[in-house]
Amino acid sequence: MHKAGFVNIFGKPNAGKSTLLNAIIGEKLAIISPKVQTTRHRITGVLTEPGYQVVFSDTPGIIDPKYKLHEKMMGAVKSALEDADVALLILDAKDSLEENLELFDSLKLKVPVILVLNKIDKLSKEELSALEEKAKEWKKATAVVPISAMQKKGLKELMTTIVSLLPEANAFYPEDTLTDRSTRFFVAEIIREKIFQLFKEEIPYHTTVIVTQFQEKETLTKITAEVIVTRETQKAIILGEKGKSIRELGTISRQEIEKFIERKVFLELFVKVRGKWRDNDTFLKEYGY
Ligand code: GDP
Ligand code: K
Ligand code: MG
Repeated sequence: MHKAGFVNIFGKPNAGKSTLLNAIIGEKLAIISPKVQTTRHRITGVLTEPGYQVVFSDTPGIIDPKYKLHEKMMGAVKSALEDADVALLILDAKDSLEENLELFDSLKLKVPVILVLNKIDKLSKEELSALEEKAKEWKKATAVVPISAMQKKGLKELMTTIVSLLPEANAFYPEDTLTDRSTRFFVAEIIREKIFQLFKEEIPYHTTVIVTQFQEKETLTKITAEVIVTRETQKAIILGEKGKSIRELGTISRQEIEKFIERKVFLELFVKVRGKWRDNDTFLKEYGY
């Protein structure tokens, strides 16, 4: 008997959704950062094992729509709610259980739910058993599974639980598929992750990245990308004194992209100012939101 299905990962920002997806798929699919709202798109990761295939979706955290960008992000959350076979509701074990359960209740899910207690590496044994006991009182979950996505603990138990809830079906994707996203997309995401690492406060939230050129040459891959910001002052910060910051961004991004595509890369970065890109539908479409 072969099982296959769609599993969506929900949770508050920073619960560890992207870390979990990466731990399960074993590739750096979703960018991870300690800042909230790093994940702007739905990212699919496909796990194929003998006997089953699971298509996971990481979603942006559940947030209030403040900008048009946020509305699109919530749209991604809603569409994910409607097409899953199983929902993983994940929370930070150090965060308030009550608050998270209240949020999960408000989703009104009709699919089987697995409540995932993440970051158990931050709890003592006593704290963990107290939390598990309380979590099991919530009647909406078919199962409660404690894990540490970061330390890859509890993932086997989680997979067994997921597979037990999947319908009988043939695989949806060829067995070597890891994701439905393009390499260009991941290249842009890697650069975005590095912007989160290098620049403080609001800069990363006002920034998006588009790959304008992706050319496989004989000995290397030539990539051109635009870093889009909303103001001249932000452009100046990203460039840095005499271009120092953009060079650093280019270097660390290139190194990571080379690891990801396993080829030498020539990376060229340009910074462009496009006022209010976050509130402009045309821009959002152009940038793939
Ligand atoms: P998301 O917003 O839900 O996608 O959360 P991320 O996957 O981006 O993770 C947010 C932060 O939590 C990052 O700094 C992760 O390294 C951290 N994190 C994720 N999983 C764990 C875990 O199991 N244990 C600990 N201690 N930290 C974790
Ligand atoms: K995050
Ligand atoms: Mg994320």
